Amino acid sequence: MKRPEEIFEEARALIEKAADGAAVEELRIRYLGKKGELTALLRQVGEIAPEERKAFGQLVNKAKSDVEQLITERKKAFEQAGQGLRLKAERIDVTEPGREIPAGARHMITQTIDEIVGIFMSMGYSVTEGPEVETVFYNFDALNASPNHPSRDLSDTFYITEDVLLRTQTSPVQVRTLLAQKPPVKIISPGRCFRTDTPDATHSPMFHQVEGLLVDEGVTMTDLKGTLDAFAKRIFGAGVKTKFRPHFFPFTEPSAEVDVSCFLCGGEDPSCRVCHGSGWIELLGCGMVHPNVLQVADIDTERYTGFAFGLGVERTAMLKHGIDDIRLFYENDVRFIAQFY
Ligand code: 2NL
Repeated sequence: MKRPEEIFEEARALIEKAADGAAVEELRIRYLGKKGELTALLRQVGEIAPEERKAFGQLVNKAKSDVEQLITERKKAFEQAGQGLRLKAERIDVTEPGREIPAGARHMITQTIDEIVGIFMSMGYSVTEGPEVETVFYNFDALNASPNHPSRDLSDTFYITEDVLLRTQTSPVQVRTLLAQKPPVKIISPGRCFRTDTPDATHSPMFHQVEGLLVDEGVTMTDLKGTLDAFAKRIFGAGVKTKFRPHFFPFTEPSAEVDVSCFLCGGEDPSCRVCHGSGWIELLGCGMVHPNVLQVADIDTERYTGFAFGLGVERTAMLKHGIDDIRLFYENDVRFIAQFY
């Protein structure tokens, strides 16, 4: 039978040599486990002469607690070494400069819509939106477009069926509002529109428009002029003037196109890239709402009058930012996009 001190010495040497925590655990089982060597010695105590049993038992217990202590210490040492390695591996240099996070931004078209809509909201207009897929009724009939109006043509409008189409302007949203609520109506309708145009520097089959509509008692052409002049000054600068030229739209009477004086050269530069020397830039179309349109919504045309206007978002953004090709808006080339963050 091995003596407890002998087993302790053996265990001590092995614990010291153990390569890791798992090896130490194996040694714990080997010496202190249920079938461990020191545990076994205690069971053999019956074979010892009675007068030596007490001393033997004490020796075994001392060997057990000594081995236990060594094992605990060694395990702790491995744990601490492991933690040290982990801390080293996970060390963060807090003095490093931050990593750059590329920030997103609103698209130029969205920025322009927000700016236009913001100006009209400050004048008390509400924003209304509606479907991009419309019916012939809302897009043409309700807007007093005669049955043979050229814009109805199959070659100008994207038809889905004979009666369903992609809206060519956002006016149908305003017709829907007139049918849904009583005057006074004071709304602005931004959104996507579609026409079968072949893409070039100034045309795109998909484009954006903002339309406005005001219907109330006593609304006159002077209200229209004052409103649009204020808008032009807000979007192009307080120094610009506006000019109303007679025009024709089926849905307004009288109708006008609005020109704004050149915000870049003021008409002084014959080679100006914005006005080409004319001094005026075509900005939008407008007019007094045609009584036939109001009658569609059963509005008393003796009591109520209104004005309406529509402007192209791409055109406005191109003028403001000196962009010379509408297609740049849709190509998503970051070299273009990044100029307007
Ligand atoms: C343009 C400019 C315009 C309207 C849109 C409108 C809407 C209703 C009634 C009457 Cl519900 N008019 N919208 C009016 C004038 C001009 O857009 O150049 N359009 C082709």
